[in-house]
Amino acid sequence: MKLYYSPGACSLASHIVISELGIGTKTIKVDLKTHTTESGEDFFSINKKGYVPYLEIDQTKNLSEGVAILQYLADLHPEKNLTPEAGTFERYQLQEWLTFISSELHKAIGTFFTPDALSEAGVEQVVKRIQARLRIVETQLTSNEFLLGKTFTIADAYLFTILSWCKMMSIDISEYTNITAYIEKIANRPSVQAAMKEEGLLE
Ligand SMILES: N[C@@H](CCC(=O)N[C@@H](CS)C(=O)NCC(=O)O)C(=O)O
Repeated sequence: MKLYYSPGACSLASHIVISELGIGTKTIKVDLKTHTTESGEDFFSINKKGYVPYLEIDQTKNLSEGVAILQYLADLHPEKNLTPEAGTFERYQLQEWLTFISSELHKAIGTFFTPDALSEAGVEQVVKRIQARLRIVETQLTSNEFLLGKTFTIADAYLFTILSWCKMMSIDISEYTNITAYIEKIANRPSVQAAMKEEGLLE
C-alpha cells in the first residue's frame, strides 16, 4: 500500500492514522506546484484528480478523498479503535464530524493557500465563517477530551491537520482555549510526531 502526500497538507491526517496503526505503508511525496512525485513521475498519471491524499491499495484498488481514505485505513484495524464500528450510530456521528471538517473547515481555511483569489471583502466573509465554525468545535471540546469523546479517532487526525493551518494563515485562534489545548495535546502524540517528522515538518 502507498500513500501519496505533500508535507503539511490535508494528507497529513492519513499519514497520522498510518502511524497510529503502526502499519508500514510506503509514503510518496508529491510536489503540488508541479504535480510531480519525488521520483519525477507526473502525479496526474497516477491520480487524475491531481490532489493528495491518494492511497494505492494494490494493483486493482485505490482511493482518493481523505474522508474515505481515513475510514478505509481505520477499518483495516478495528482493534485500534480509531473509528466506531460501521453501522453503529456512533459511526454516523463520526461521519458527521468528518463531513463538517471537510466541507466547513478544510475548504474554508484552505482558501488562504491562494489568498489573492479573494477580494478584501471576500477574505472578511471567509474569516467570519471560519470563526463561526471554530466556535462549534470549541463548544464540542468543552466536555470532550477528543472530538467524539474519550478516545482519539480519525476525526482528530483530520481536525488537528486542518487546525494546524490556522497559524500559517494568521487566523487568530487564541480566544479558543479548548482548541489551543487540544492542538497541543494532539501534537504531542507519538504518532503525530512520527508522521510530522517523516514529512520533514519537525526536526
Ligand atoms: N476533496 C479532497 C481535497 C484534497 C485537497 O484539497 N488536497 C490539496 C492539499 S490539502 C491538494 O492536493 N491540492 C493540490 C491540487 O488541488 O492540485 C479531499 O478531501 O481529500
